[in-house]
This record gives sequence, C-alpha cells and structure tokens, in this order.
Amino acid sequence: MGFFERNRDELARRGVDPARLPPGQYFTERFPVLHVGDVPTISREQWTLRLFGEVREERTLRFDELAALPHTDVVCDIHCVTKWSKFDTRWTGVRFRDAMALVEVAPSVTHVVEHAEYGYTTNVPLAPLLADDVLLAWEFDGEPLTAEHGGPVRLMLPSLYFWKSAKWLREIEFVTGDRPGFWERNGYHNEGDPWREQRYWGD
Ligand SMILES: Nc1nc2c(c(=O)[nH]1)N[C@H]1C(S)=C(S)[C@@H](COP(=O)(O)O)O[C@H]1N2
Ligand SMILES: [Mo]
Repeated sequence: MGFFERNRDELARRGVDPARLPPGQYFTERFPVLHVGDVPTISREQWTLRLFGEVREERTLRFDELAALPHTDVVCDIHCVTKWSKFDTRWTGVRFRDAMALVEVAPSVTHVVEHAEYGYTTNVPLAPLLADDVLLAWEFDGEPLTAEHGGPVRLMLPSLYFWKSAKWLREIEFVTGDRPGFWERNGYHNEGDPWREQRYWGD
C-alpha cells in the first residue's frame, strides 16, 4: 500500500471522512509555509488595502478600518497544489463580499486580481469570492496571523488551491475579463479547482 492510501486510512482511523480529501492530496497536521521570495514584515499600522479597478470610487482602508467592519470566524479545509491538505483551520476576518460592498463595483466586472507585497498576483473569477467562507483574514486559530502565513492580512479562499489565497494582501483589483497572475503565467492551472485536480497547465 502506498503513502496516499495509508494516509487516507489514517484519516478514517481518526474518524475523519476521507472524502474530504480532494484527489491526489494527503492530509497533514503541520502548517507548511510556502511562498516565493522573502517574508515581508509589515505592521498593522503600516498596512493598507486598496480596492480599485472598475469601481465607482476606489478606496484605501487602514487595518483598524477593516477590523472595525463586521467580522466572522470560518473553519475550513485548505488544499495546496503541492498535495498537502489541512483540515479544520480557523480564520477570523471580514467576508470578501462585505469589503467589496464598500466600493461600487461595475456590473461588467468578471474577475479579481489579488495583489500582494513584492508583486505577487493571483486571479480569481468574482463568483467564488462571494461565498460565505471567503475572508480577508487577520487571525489564525485565534491569534494574529504571523508574517510567515501572510500577516497582517491575507485572503482566504478555501474552495480553490491555496496559491489563490494571497498572503500579505495589499490590493484588490476588479477587472472585466481574466488576467492571469504570477503562478497562472508560470505553469499553474488558471482555475485551480482541487476537486477537479486542476494543478498545472493542461490538467
Ligand atoms: N503573496 C504571496 N501569497 C501566497 C504565495 C506567495 O508566494 N506569495 N504562495 C501561495 C501558495 S503556493 C500557498 S500554498 C499558500 C501557502 O500559505 P501558507 O504559507 O500560509 O501555508 O500561500 C499562497 N499565497
Ligand atoms: Mo502552494
């Protein structure tokens, strides 16, 4: 029996339904740190988030303004394209759609580009971002999000592979038409649905 089968068996032994694991994934209790480049250290006081693009009037929020919006806890499973999944992760933040409501987005908008520190970008259609469990998150497991996991604020979009959840989020751009981001231009699948195993170009 191979590693992936043993891993699924282990999950079942723990009373977790192995059907929660997308194809080709294994579960881990660790929380790997994955990104390109250095970890930026930016304080909550220095941090801002700009909402721009095809909106009536763009806005830039400070951390305290974001944190003053109604916020919520989400418990979700996360799936990295490098094949690890982590179950029942708990995040605190503002729902993406509540932040989006602060700017009047043009009806023509179809996609969003997340812009992070050091120029990391990732593209997502608007529809999956409007789900209940999509957050601009600043806490993990009840603690401030550490710099290595994307603090002060990261996007949390559990329905797609984890590279679509930008750490060190700084700008949200609303666009009409798709515009592939960093990994999407460098070999990763444009859509990135873990249940369809959309890892790389051509999958
Ligand atoms: N800004 C930025 N966000 C990023 C990345 C990155 O390189 N830069 N990597 C992505 C990838 S590939 C993964 S798997 C997750 C990893 O998040 P973690 O380090 O908190 O586990 O962050 C995503 N967000
Ligand atoms: Mo990843």
